[in-house]
Amino acid sequence: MNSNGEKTLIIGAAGFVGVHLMTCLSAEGRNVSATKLSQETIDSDIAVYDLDILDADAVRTLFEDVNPGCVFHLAAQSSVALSWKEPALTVDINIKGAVHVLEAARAMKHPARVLLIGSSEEYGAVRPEQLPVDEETPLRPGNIYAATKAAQDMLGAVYANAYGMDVLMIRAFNHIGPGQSPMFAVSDFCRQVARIESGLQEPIIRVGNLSAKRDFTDVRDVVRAYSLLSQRGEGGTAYNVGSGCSVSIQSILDIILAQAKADIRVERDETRFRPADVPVVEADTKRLRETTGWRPEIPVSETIADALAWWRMYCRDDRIGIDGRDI
Ligand code: A2R
Repeated sequence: MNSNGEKTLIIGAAGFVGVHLMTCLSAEGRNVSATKLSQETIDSDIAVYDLDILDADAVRTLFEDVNPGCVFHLAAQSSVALSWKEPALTVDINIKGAVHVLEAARAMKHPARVLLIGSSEEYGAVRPEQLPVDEETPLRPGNIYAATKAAQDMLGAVYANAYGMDVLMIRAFNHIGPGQSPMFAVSDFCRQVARIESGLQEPIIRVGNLSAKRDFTDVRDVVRAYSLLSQRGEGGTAYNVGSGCSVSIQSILDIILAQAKADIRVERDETRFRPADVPVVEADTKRLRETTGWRPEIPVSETIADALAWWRMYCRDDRIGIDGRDI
C-alpha cells in the first residue's frame, strides 16, 4: 500500500482532525489532496477542492479527476447535540454522504482504499464487564449521531464483503488538541481559561459531569494511527483508535487549572450535563497495536499546553479584532 506517488485524498479536511491529518501525511511525504466545503478555508500548499458530499455526481467526478489510491473520509456532521436537532441532515451527511464516497470508490477502475472515520459513540452504553471495549462488542448507539456512524461502519463492511472493496472502519475514541471546537468538554475548558486570562470572562469555569471517565488521545497521535492503518490495516476490518486508558474529566480539568495563569473557581452548570452520560469509556487497542505497532506518544499535559496556547492566541486575536468568529 501507499507506493511512492500514490495519491491520498482527505475528504472533510477543513475540520479539526483534517487539518492535523494533512500536516501528518504531508510530513510523511505523501502525495496529498484535500476537500473542503466552499465556505471553508484551508491554508496549505496542497491541492484543495470544494466538495459537498451530498452531491453524488460531484464526489464521483472528483474521484475520476484525482484518481486516489487511498481516501480518508472525515467529512461529517460531527455534533451529537446538533444530531438531536437536525436528525435528517445528520442522516444525510453521515450516511448518504458515506455511500456517495463508497460508490465513487467502487466506480473507479482500481477502487481506492477507503478509511471511514467513525466514533466510539457507536458502541453506546457499554456495560462495565465489556470494558475495555473491543471491536467485536455489539454496536448499540445511544444517539442519532452515533446511529449514523454505526450505519456508516456497517455499510463499509457490506461494501468490503459484497464487492471485495478495501474499506477500513475506524472507531475513534475521544481526541483532544489544538483547534478543537468548544462543543467538546476539554476544548471548552481551555477556551474558558484563555478567556478568563484575557479578561473576557469572570474567573469562574463552568463544568458538567466531571466524574465520567473517557479514553483521551492527542489528535496528532490519532492521525498518526490513521496513517499507519492506511498502510498496514486490513480491508473489511474495524479498528479502535484510542489510548487504551480512561481518565476522569476531573483529572483533565485539574491539569488545565494547574496550567492556568489565573485563580479560577469551578462551578457546576446543570445545562452542561448530558442526559445519559456513560460512566466509563475505554478502548481495547490490541488490534491497532498489533497491526501497526502504534503507541500514543504525546502526554496529556503537553496536549493541554498546546490547546491552551491555541485558545490564548485565538482570544488575543479576538480581542484585537483580527477575527470575530464566535466558535
Ligand atoms: O460542519 P462544518 O461546516 O464544520 O464542515 C464539516 C465538514 N462537512 C462536510 N463536508 C463535505 N460535505 C458535507 N455535506 C459536509 N458537512 C459537514 O466535515 C467539517 O469541516 C468536516 C468534519 O470535521 P469536524 O466536524 O471538525 O469533525 P472532526 O472532529 O474533524 O472529526 C473527523 C471525523 C468525523 O467524521 C467525526 O464524526 C469522526 O471523525 O469522529
